Amino acid sequence: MASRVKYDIIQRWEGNPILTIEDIPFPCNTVFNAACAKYKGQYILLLRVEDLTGRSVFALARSDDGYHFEVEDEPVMTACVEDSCFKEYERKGIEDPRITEIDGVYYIVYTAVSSYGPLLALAKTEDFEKFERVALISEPENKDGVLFPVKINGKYARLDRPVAGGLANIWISYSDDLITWGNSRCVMTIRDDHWDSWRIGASSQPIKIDGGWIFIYHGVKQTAGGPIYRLGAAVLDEDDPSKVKCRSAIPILSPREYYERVGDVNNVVFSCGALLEEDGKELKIYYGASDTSICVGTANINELMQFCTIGEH
Ligand code: BMA
Repeated sequence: MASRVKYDIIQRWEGNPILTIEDIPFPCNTVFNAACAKYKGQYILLLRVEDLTGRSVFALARSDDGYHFEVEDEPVMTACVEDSCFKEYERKGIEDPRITEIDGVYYIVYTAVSSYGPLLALAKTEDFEKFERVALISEPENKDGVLFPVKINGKYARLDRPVAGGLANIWISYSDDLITWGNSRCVMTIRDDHWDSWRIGASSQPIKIDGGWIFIYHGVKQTAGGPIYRLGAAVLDEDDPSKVKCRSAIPILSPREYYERVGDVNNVVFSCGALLEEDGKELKIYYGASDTSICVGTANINELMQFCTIGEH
């Protein structure tokens, strides 16, 4: 049954979850947190799949309708074993990809999990068949990196989530070549009196709307029973996206259904991407549930924007 809870502005698809390990053709522990893109009229998911050793790899799924996906037989990216700079820094696997299309190239920012902590890495593909690593693009600890789809004031831009002094906030950085990043600014901080009081991180690619950029983010609250991961949304200024115009005071999606409550990690909804449909209204949000399955929900982009302006921020 789809949830009818009043305050989840994201409507869950009644067929959730859309992918579980039953759908993965190779042996694995779990599937969750997929990046998404549209390519030649098809919906593409780049799935985070945890293999039997406990390290994550990426597998590819395709769909004609955005709800029913076929998963390819083998992973398309696994932790680098070749003698390159990536090998040392992907020793513990690759996680949480996020795809942004820039001028026909699909860039994938993902978490490389190293013995020194998690950091950001960049790969790219033009056809979802050949994947090429580009560079390691941060120091640890950093996660939840995602590129803007266009240059801003002549520079590539990205959101990310460095952890510094125990603080896990969302930052923005700029680059001329997608490899060297700087001019970093803090964009959005945790709110100690809200549902996002412990950690926040960008979830979806920033999506262009009138006068700004909307993006989905995840917020975490620590409780006596462990962390609860929820989703929110925020709007950033068009020309200076380090400025937050508005931000949802309450979550847009909280773990409520059984598959969001119970799994490898309980009480988690965690997204790595959303797609705005061609009507410019419906946003499909793909999200991992309890680190155990992949789900989809929809929201009207205008309602989402309005929702961000309600209440205190
Ligand atoms: C975060 C990331 C996500 C995961 C979430 C909940 O730190 O590792 O991949 O879904 O924790 O376990």
